[in-house]
Amino acid sequence: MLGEQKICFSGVQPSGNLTIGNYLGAIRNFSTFSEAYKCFYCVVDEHAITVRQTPADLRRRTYETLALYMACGLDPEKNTLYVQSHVPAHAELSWILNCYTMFGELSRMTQFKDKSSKHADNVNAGLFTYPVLMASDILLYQTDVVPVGIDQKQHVELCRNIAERFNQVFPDTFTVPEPIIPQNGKKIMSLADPTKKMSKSDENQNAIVYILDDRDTIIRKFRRAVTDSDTVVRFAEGKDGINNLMTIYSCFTGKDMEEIEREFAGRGYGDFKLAVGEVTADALAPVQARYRELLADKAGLEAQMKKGAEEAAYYARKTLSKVQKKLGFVQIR
Ligand code: AQP
Repeated sequence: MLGEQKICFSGVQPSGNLTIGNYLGAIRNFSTFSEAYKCFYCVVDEHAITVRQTPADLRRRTYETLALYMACGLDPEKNTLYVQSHVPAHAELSWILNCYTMFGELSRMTQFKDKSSKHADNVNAGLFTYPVLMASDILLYQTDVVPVGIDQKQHVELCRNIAERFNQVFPDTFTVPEPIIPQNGKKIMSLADPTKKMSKSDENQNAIVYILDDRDTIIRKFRRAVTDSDTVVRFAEGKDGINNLMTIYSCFTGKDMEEIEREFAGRGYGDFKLAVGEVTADALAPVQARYRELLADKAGLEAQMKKGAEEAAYYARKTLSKVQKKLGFVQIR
């Protein structure tokens, strides 16, 4: 809470081209909070360097992610849109909270286990302490709600534990946030291996549908999606591939699973996959068109980054000063 107003915070890493998983699990839902909450949406570039990035790609994707936020309906007049590295308080609070986070807690994070096995040659300390930086992102704004996909739930729970621990020693410092996870689309799975989450850093291009893929590519990727040897479009245990496609279809059409089963009764997987591709391409077309306009105006994006960073820094500094004072750090003006 900031005064009387409830706060919403979330972020996306510019660590690759954004997928329909990022869209359905997170970004698409962001604008639904804009009326009732004061919203901070951050491009979390500092998180992205926990795995190696090519500098030119990281820079380009930072602009692209900001443009996508706006193309997905986030009005910069109603939301604070900014880049994490432009607000130094994130990294400063992160150091402090590192001292209030236990080694054992961080060792239990499943994303750390997954990413450290995927990047065995670069298990750096940042990868390990990533959830502490995420907790700082959230707690700096006295956040009430954090809209995320289910893969980030464990990190938000750790953030709650850190906030509660700190508040026990220094009462009333942080608001303890709640994760908000969408009913539908909380975990979109890979099209190549539907037992695995769709991730923007997956090397298999057929596993991922990007928000910016063109219509033909989207349809081709869905046609190739791994399913099963059955032929009936039905949501059931053991049908991970079809369940995933039904979830995507449901997210884009608003139809529930029974309606989808009825719609495709007596029709094969081929028809269904084509329909999933078409509704996805139709839904993404206006986002892509708006994105292209926004990205063409680099100066406009930079002005937005500056404005967003100033707004965010104002609130972030307030919390950081409060924390520093409580800890006993000497304040000079
Ligand atoms: N497959 C998914 N289904 C639903 N939600 C998802 N999210 C990510 N993948 C899916 C949600 O998107 C938001 C931004 O994610 P992130 O960029 O912070 O990092 P991530 O969760 O690690 O996403 P990726 O795509 O898997 O990135 P890489 O490959 O770089 O690690 C979050 O709210 C996340 O839950």
